Amino acid sequence: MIAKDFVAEHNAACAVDHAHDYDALGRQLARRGFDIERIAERVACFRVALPSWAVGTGGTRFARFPGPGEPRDVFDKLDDCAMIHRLTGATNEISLHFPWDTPDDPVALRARASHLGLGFSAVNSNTFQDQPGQKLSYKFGSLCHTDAAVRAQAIAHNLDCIRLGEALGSNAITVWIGDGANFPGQQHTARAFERYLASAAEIYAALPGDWTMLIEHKMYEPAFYATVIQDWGSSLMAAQALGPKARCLVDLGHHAPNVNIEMIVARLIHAGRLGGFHFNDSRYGDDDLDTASINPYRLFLIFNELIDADWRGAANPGLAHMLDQSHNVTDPVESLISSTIELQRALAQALLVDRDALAALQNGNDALMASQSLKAAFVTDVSPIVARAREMNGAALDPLGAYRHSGYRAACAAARPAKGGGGGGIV
Ligand code: LRH
Ligand code: MN
Repeated sequence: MIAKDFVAEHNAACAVDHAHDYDALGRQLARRGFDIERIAERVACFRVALPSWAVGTGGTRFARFPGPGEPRDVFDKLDDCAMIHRLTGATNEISLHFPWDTPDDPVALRARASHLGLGFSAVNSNTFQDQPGQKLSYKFGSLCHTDAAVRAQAIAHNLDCIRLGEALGSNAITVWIGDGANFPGQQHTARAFERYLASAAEIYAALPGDWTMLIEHKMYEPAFYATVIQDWGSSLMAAQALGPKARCLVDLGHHAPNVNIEMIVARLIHAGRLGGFHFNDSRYGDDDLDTASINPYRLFLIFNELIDADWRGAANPGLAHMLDQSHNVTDPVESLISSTIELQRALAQALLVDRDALAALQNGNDALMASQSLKAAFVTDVSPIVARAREMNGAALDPLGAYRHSGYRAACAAARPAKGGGGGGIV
């Protein structure tokens, strides 16, 4: 649908300015003791998986306003993800959600993905909705339900997701459940957690050797009084109870406003149980806004903890970086491109912290200069580094400019007849 060399064509137009800006920043960073090319190489290795459920326009419980060229099925979603990877060079995996993306033929889906240069990150189970024809309802929970038959149904669904994920070449399952209560007294707080552990243990037992089970905590919604896996403490306790293949996934939007998420990240790293992220941004609740669109300093501070762990040799291996957003008013492809760029930016900034100097300032309790040394990295405009990293991966220097130049959305609008769907709901 799109000219083969549209990226090269667009890069040619901005190559001279890019080279000029890169050299200038390189000289400034050399004065600060950093080798810009080495930083760019580190950023070029960064990968983040795309959420299949966010490639189409998202919505709220009030309404969803589909845009032109909405993906009709998981194959269209693969095409859109391949376009994002072509432009960013950093999104070669897609995280599927079952049954929203359950393929008729997993082999064909896997073949199509690899043809597009894509693979499959963690798969997601769904026991927070009732599917047509489902025998037992999840209205009052799933893995924690008081009825053993409902728990068994939810466990069986997770095992199906693992088998499907195996067929697609994935090696992790993300288990997020909405189980909880809307009234004090409605649910036995301790027993609900015990039922969760027993159910999760059956899922854990079914994990193939090299698989990881990612436990995703969330403070509230759909339950509005208590959620069984409500916070990082509950998630960590569950992971430690289950075994070494169970790790904690941090969705940035799943915390109360102003919670110190970078501290939670540091604690999970200390426990050796940080498994990955669902990156997004928020101001109030689980707003699922574009990454770094509200609070870029918070994202930087999270990457600062990740890079500091590398520096002191405490990093948790094989982190699953994923985006999890809902694009209600933008072109989802553009939002996923800009969010990927913001992650590359936060990583590049975190690599510009002089950690030996910072440690000396911290040990000397020089609070102001310690804070300044972080700020100095954060306020550095690393755009030339992030562009260079994409150039190293054969991607676009200016992905959003190249995307608009490509006419991809118009081509999708022509190829994909609009379908209704103004109702509520995130997908
Ligand atoms: C829950 C959540 C979870 C997904 C869903 C789409 O709020 O973050 O990760 O299953 O969004
Ligand atoms: Mn999430």
